[in-house]
Amino acid sequence: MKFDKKHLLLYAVTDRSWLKEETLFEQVEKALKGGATLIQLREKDLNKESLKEEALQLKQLCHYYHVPFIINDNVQLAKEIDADGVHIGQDDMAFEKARSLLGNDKIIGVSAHNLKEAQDAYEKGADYLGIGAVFSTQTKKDATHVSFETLKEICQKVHIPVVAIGGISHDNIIQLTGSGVDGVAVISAIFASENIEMATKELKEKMKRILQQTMPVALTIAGSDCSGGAGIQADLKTMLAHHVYGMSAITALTAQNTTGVTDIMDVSAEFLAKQLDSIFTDIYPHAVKIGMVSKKEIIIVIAEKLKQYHARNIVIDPVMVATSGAKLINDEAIHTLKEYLFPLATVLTPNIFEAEVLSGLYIQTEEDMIKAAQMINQQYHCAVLLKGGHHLNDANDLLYQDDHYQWYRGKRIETDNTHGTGCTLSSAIASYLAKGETLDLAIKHAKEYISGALLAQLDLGSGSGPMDHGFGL
Ligand code: 3NM
Repeated sequence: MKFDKKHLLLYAVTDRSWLKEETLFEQVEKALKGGATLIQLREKDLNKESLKEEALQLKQLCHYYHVPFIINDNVQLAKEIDADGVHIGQDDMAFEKARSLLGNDKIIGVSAHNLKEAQDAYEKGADYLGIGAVFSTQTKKDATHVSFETLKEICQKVHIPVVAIGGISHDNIIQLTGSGVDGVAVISAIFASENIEMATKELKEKMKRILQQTMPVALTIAGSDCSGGAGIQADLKTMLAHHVYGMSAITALTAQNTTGVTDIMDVSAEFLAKQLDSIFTDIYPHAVKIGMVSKKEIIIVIAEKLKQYHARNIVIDPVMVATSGAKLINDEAIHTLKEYLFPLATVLTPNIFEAEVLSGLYIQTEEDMIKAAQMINQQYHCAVLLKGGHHLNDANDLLYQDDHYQWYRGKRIETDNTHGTGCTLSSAIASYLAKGETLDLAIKHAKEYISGALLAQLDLGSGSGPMDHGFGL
């Protein structure tokens, strides 16, 4: 059977330990009826004769459904029963030997756990890669964890199809969005199910949807600014301007306009949790921006949910004071931010005032900015973009990352209408990260966007007015 990457979409691996009244044959037939696109026979303890008989029966069954049938580890058995191929691990038979035994027409898949193993398998002529374990799994006790970043890098750099394996379930499969995999290989998500056919069908549908999602998606977790210049409203406009699909979880409602904030009404932590569950279980964001979070319970819920759903590309704007001068966070919440949320950040984007609060330093010079950014970086182990302002380096921002710093110089634009610049910059960075840009380019492009939005000289309201988020549309 000619191999195609579509065969990896829902790759079912057998496991005798889930058998109850049924036979393995019956279980596999249900998976095939549910739409499994490949069956791998993974047997650990069966004697040689029974194994061969079982393999022959399953091969026939799979071919009836036009699905490839491959054998795990046992190249000899694959040869004997003329299976469609074999899957080998790093400690199994050497690839070259397996290829010479089976010939070029058979499928040979290889397990890899890092880029080097993956490239090596590709160079030797593997047909596909099995990368795992992408989540923690009870099924294979000695499985090594492979991070999302490694999985994504392998998919980008190694030009053969990739199937992810290990601990993949109906609940977490969505977290593979944006990884670049061609499919998922599962055992328990199918064979431990009460209804194997339905479980297979649902998982396949979910995987199809993940492959279809090509639009970059970003989420903002922040407060609403009813006047539309900052907060959630600025974030969503910024995302739209970047052709990124924007979603929002609202932490608080504010009554404000260009002249100031008159009231704040926090949402409950329980309600925020429900918003985040709704988002992360249905449309998985490629990047998350976090803005105003003013209450301890809210911050803790955000941290829990970001961890639960393995959120990526997290941009945190540690909003403490509005452009108008209004204080937006209390001291207890600042402490909780530092303890729970900052360690999860990909990048923090404090302004000078916020950096002073976070570092405890008084910032008056460029050197002070470097020192403060370094301190914050070392404390929370995330990149820090310290924004100039207060007439110190007004348009020049400093990135501190991996023991290095870099300036991003911009042109100062004469305008009083700067309401929402912080929100807009951080959501522009999140938008570029959602599109797959590096942090460096995300910052450069985000700064260009802010300059354009300020230069458009929109002049609304009697105070510090908003920018024109749609200047380029
Ligand atoms: N190989 P489940 S993880 C067979 O990491 C296997 O290479 C893995 O079972 C690897 O879907 C794994 O029940 C177990 O987690 C997959």
